[in-house]
Amino acid sequence: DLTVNEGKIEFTNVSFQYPGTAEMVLEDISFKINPGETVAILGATGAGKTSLFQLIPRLYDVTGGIVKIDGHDVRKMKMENLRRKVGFVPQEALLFTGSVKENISWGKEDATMVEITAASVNAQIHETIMNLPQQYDTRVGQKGVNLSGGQKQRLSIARALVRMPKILLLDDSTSALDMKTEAKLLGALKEYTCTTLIITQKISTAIEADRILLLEDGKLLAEGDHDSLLKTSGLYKRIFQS
Ligand code: M5T
Ligand code: MG
Repeated sequence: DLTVNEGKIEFTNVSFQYPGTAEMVLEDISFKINPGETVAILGATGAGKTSLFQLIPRLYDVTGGIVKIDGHDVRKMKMENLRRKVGFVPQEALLFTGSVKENISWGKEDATMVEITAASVNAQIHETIMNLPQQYDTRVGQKGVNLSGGQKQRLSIARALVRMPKILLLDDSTSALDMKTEAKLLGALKEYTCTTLIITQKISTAIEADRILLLEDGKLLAEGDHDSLLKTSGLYKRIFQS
């Protein structure tokens, strides 16, 4: 077992509105995530889940409050270090026209085949790639072979893993995966040295996590593991039973 001591995240009284808009998208959000934890962010569409993620690698700055990684205010970190620490798999998997290999090593062009393969194995996409006509050299994207939504999601997870992030942000990146593949994926990620945050609208994904943050209307309604939330959160119980 690896000792995980990097990848701590702290939100303190964070509020956020998109520049030039009046609406508060996140309000007074505080939580702590420890290195190595897998935490699910659960909430309905429009709750602010993607917006919350965007504050971690500083795609946007907070309107109020502080976001810290490993004790450092993200606004004071070198952008280069921040982007190296945080792997963000966006809600829409974006592949460009090029080989599977190029798509995975995008942004880390010096990645070796060993690293690319390891990332793919952990992202649960290696077997699919081996069954493509030219394996890792197969062209994907607009002019390439057609991949399913779930296959694209896993390729984009492999792209994040190859950079060995300390913090991995999965924005609904497992929505197209069946429960078994998803459980395998989350298990493999646990073996990695990173903290994993996974946005989801599925209770089955939340149950797999060490802890759940329940977001509604830009507010953090409740947090805890599945069993404790069942006891303490009426909303969680309703989502679970629906
Ligand atoms: C929360 C607004 C959006 C909504 C609120 C990404 C984005 C969102 N919004 C913007 O104004 N600009 C943007 O670039 O923010 O939206 P969210 O954070 O995208 O919510 P979500 O991720 O929980 O929803 P979903 O549908 O992905 O599950 O008012 O208009
Ligand atoms: Mg979203």
